[in-house]
Amino acid sequence: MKLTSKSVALIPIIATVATAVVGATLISPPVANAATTLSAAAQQSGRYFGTAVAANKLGDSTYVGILNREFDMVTAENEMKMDATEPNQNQFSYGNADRIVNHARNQGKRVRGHALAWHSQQPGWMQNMSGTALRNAMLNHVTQVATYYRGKIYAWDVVNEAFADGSSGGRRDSNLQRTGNDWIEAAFRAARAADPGAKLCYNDYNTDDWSHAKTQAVYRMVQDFKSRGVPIDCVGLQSHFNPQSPVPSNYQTTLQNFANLGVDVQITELDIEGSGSSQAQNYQRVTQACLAVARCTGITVWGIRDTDSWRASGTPLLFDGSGNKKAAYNSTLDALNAGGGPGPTTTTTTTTTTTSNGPGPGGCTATVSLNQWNEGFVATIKVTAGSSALSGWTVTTTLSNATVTGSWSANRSGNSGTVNWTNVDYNAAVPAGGSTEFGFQGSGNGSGLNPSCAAR
Ligand code: G2I
Repeated sequence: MKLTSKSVALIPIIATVATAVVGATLISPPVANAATTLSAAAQQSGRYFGTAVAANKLGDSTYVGILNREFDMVTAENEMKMDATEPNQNQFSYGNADRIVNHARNQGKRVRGHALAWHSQQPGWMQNMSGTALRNAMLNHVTQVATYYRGKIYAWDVVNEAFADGSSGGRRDSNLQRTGNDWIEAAFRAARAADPGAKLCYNDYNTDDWSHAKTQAVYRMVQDFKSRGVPIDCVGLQSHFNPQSPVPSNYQTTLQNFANLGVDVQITELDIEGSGSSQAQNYQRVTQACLAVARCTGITVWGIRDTDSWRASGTPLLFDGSGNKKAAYNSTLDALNAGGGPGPTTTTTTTTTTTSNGPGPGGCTATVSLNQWNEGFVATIKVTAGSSALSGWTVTTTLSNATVTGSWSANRSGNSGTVNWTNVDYNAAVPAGGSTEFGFQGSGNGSGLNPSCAAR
């Protein structure tokens, strides 16, 4: 029987309500204990300390020893890039990326995904594409890769290096850019739909100096995305520094200004060429700048030993070629231990709530998984059909202290108070016992959504 909205209202809704807090992490402010590893020191203020990892070095015991001991976040240096994961169109290859992800997860470390869409390191077949075919191929890539790693990635660099260097303040020309200026937001929307639990970042270099045109251009894009509800959660500053491109004096200002837009900030590829005390001081400054910005959630260095670096001759990392700690290591560790301001004192809770109108014929169940941080949340709602198939569904949620800022895979009636969500075309049909998902992000407190589901 197809239920009308009137008959739905007569169903004795809420036969069962179950709420379970499945995970709650309260990150406390810095404490005075001196930790002896980078990750333990960073964790004192709720931050992470990560590194880029190359799959072909996972057999090197010195490398792996340092990795396992010092870092709690891992980025694949090359193995998740487009050429590595989709070498032939629609044929995906995850072997090396999986080696890194599995190693990290087995060691209790989190993973930053790098990178879903980029003008560089495209597979050959993509380099020659243009227009709609390229746009679709890019979106398919984003969807497939983010879906494959769904639930395993802390943050994705969804789009990498899309802005031009120099004073133009515009986008970088590329085959992707020539598919239309909205290619970046299209990629973010596809990533959100594929993995609603991952933070979605825009990542770039030469965006460290607040006065640079490129920094300003990225800032305006993020501001625009936030104002229009395009799903973006973080900005990655690669932070590759050398004598020609030193740590700018306004670096902390840049971090703070991005954070003020309502996104996390992450230092994603840090390396600083040099040696001795000047290098150590630069590392210390960068670390202190992050610690001084509450939403600077972590630092990743772009490799472990100097010899692992893409710029090995500049000895830009924290360990020498033999794996010994350098002065820069000690200054970084000391800076992390000293604290330097409030951490991202985020209470992150993951809550699963089930509300059901009965699993009988025509019935459905809605459950919510909520990722809540200081000022906002992402809610993922799973709609499960009862013993008969659905040809459409409505989920009702209550947003008492929250406002929806963006949503995917459902139509909605409003953005606060009682909000009704109805299926879109492609997820209307749900087989008996099957399920589908939609989601939304919001500002404020997303607890107490109490979703109820009805067939339509
Ligand atoms: O260039 C430094 C980084 C700038 N930001 C984005 C990062 O993804 C980028 O990483 C570097 C890797 O560290 C290099 O390892 O990206 C380079 C390519 O754009 C990587 O270099 C490539 C070489 O160009 C290839 O010839 C080589 O096969 O590394 C590949 C794997 O070793």
